[in-house]
Amino acid sequence: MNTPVSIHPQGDIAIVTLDNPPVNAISAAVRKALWQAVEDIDADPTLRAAILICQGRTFIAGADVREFGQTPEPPHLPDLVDHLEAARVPWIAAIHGSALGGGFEIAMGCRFRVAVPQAKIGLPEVTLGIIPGASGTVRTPRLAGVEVAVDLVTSGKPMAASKAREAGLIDAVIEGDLEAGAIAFAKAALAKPLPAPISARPVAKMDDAFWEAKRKLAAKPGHRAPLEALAALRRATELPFDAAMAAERESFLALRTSDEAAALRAVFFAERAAPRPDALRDVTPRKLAQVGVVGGGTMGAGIAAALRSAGLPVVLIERDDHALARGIDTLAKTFAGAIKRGKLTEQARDALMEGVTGATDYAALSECDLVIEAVFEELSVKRQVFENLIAHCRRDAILATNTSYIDPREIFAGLPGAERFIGLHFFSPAQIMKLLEIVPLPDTAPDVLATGFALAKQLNKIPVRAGICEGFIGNRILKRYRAEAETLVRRGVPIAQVDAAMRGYGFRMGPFEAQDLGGLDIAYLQREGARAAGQDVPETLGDILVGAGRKGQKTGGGWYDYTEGDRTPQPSARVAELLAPHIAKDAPGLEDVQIAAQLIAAMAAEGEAILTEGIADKASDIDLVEIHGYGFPRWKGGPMFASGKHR
Ligand code: 3H9
Repeated sequence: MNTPVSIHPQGDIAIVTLDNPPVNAISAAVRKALWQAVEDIDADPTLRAAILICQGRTFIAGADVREFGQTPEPPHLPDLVDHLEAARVPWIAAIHGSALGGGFEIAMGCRFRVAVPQAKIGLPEVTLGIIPGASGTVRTPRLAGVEVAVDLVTSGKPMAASKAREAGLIDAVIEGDLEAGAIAFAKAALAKPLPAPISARPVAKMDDAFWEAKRKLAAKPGHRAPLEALAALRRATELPFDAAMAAERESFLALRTSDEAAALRAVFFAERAAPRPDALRDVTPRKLAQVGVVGGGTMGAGIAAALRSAGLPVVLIERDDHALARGIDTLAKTFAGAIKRGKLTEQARDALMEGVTGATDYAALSECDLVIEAVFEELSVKRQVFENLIAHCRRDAILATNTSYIDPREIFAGLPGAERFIGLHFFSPAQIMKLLEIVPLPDTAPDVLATGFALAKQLNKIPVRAGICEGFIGNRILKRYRAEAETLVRRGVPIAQVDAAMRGYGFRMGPFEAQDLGGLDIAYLQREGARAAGQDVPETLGDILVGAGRKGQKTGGGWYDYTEGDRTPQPSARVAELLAPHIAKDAPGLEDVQIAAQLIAAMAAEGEAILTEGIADKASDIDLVEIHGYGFPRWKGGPMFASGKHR
């Protein structure tokens, strides 16, 4: 029978190899096999230690998320971790890739943990709407202290091996061959008295102020898991080990079947499915050795920064020396921001900047495999850019527009080489935002489309195919969302209540606050453009505000008033006066949850239309667009999931 676990003695040390592709997740079969391995090794008196090492790309990535919908089968993971810890011989976890969730809990059942320098350690359960369920909240504070445990568990973020070593989560970083290094470590460890198992170690008790401060940091509206994790950690410092374990398990099992966990699991799998659309399964993307960007504004510089950070040499084109100098400066500022956040060293920044060639002559693009246009959102300006590109780029270079609203068919109309045209819609700031809408034109070649998806992967972005319509997927839903928010205001719901309701739902900002930040004039100009083109676009409340000079924070007021240097929105008497004729009097009030439900339903209704028209391939793609491009709370799963329209 095939077993995922094999044992090979090396003298008195057993090498236990786990092989459960793709990521060595702990399925029921793995739990059974590891349980048996502990028994077999304990029964062999010639063995004095065991090293747990994994095949493939990673150590154990965690419990098998696909089994979360089913009744858990014994042996349960917490029992397995205890079993490892109680074994006659000490176990050593030898970690490469990632030891995450249940994977790190297994490692904590081992007496020692060693890892290669590239390895990562983490307890990402809260990102799946659950808490660690196999002693993560109980053993981690005993291993590395309460502060480290709180950060690891409530953030869900993985930690690099060197930091994990400093924090006491692992015992050694192994340069060179992991198995050989782990054997050497085991021999040295056996020559000394063994440390106490983690469950027997003491844990510090923290005061109320500590927990209150951490609660404030962890709290997110509507997101239960981080606070439940914090509560479990607190219990771990106040209750005996066994009682804390029982409480952790109870909380884990309750959360596992929560709506939040179902939503986050759906997002987890949707994100992994997005880069590989079925239609492109057998299509090989083209190689990209050098990429051009036309336009050095915020968007163009952001795209250039993203490309450089992914290792691609970039040629940045601007129309004159002055604009080019400004573009290069914007790019440098982008990297400076990353340095400030501790994400980049100055040395790395210099190397990134060296890979950028600035030019005002399109001839500099002659060797580029892909050129992305990110200039002013006006058809004639964009068409001029592409005429220049056709004249100067290689015949096989892919030409992409970053337009957010203009029909790409109009941008490329009549230009030669239709198979190489595509829309690549980045979101600002492009070096940070994860979403990339990929918009094929009717004649785009499959390998050009596949190159768009491959580029997204290289840039660490989430790609979603979007068909051609006004606003593609994201901005089309945004328009509907904003229109519905205005409908509520017309029915007498206070502007501030709409925003508060959406914050309460989990958005960082409500629809009106967000418009004030971004500026009301962009959407206004679009509506004006449509009206000028003869379309019947009814007057919006936003039009009335822009007509009165209220374009948002940049003009000192939009939907709200702002005082100089303060971004806090203040309800505005002037807005009340301007909008009064359009607002129903004596309408019945609405609860915040009703407001949120109505706005989410409007987004989902637009999403359904988008699916019916073939603008998106699947409901989960629409959810990814909203989560990664528009701040939809991840733990709600996106508007389609939240409305039960997820297929
Ligand atoms: C947990 O452990 C709870 C415990 O505390 C308590 C239990 C009692 N299960 O990401 P990739 C699949 S909760 C099942 O593209 P990479 C994934 O769907 C768990 N499947 O690879 C994909 O499948 P496919 C806590 C999983 O190299 C394939 O593996 N752990 C799991 O870019 C490759 O995935 C986590 O949250 C899983 N746990 O990155 C870790 N993980 O090819 C989640 C992955 O069919 N995983 N798959 O589409 C990761 O973060 C990344 O997969 C990892 C590798 C960094 C490990």
